Amino acid sequence: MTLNYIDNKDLYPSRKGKPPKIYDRIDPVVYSNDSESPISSQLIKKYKKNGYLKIDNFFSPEEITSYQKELEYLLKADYVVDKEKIIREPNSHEIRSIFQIHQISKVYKKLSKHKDLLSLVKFLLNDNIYIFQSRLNFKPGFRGKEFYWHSDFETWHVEDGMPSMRAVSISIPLTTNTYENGPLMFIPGSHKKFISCQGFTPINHFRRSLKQQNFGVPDDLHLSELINQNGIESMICEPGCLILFDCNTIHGSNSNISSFSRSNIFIVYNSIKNKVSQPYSGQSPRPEYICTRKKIEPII
Ligand code: 6CS
Ligand code: FE
Repeated sequence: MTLNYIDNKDLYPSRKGKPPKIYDRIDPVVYSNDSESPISSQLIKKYKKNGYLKIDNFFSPEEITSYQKELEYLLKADYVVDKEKIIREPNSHEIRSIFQIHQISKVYKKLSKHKDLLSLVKFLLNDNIYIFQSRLNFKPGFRGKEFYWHSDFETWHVEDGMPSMRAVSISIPLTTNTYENGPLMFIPGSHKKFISCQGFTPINHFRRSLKQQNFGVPDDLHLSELINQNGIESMICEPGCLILFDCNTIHGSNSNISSFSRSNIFIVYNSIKNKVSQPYSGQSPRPEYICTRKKIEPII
């Protein structure tokens, strides 16, 4: 495996075949001064402390209705031109995710440029931003399997070459997220630590990891430490709510054995200064529909 980067640039080494290790975060969480914040200082303080934020009634009923209608349209998936962007559940033919929805759908393209959303994300990242990834996670009733605990940044660093922690994910529930249908769960404060994972990255790992992730996941010992210290918070929310989380906040969601889906939109904004380089795994980059690389365009 030829390594195509100078080792000392890898600030967050992971999956190097070494035992798991926990590091302190090097990067800031919020890159602007609080005085420029478009939301209250209490909310910013909460985001810095926990690594995520839930803002109820962020979107209007009309906006949510349009996003929900688009969900129904896409669910048929016949309209998705490139079938590679459709990820199916591991043990059924049900749709698990559709990637690059901001390219596939005009409705979600417009959403990705939502004025209030962008001003919040630009405040957090204090730079021009671009869409690193977008997806719809459907988590269908009965067969929507779990997303095991992980830090998105660990994967995006190792498998996509994202240098630093200067990216933010937003999640928008299109169906009610309850305790029973596999809501997003966070470990508060976990964004301040980086858990270096054991093992190596399998070749073309994404073909498996997007269905069920077994590599690049934190080890039990360090997860237990963080959970014992900080607990777990479930994002119980209604359509209309906005969830924001730092690229390094450890999250996961349980399998959905209820009869109703937990369908959420995810859009990841990355700072232009933090655009992806070569994967730190030394492997070839993942496809464009998972990680924007060829068409990095700042959102004006
Ligand atoms: O590999 C990725 O980019 C995807 N995997 C997970 C579990 N979350 C982020 C992203 O959707
Ligand atoms: Fe994730």
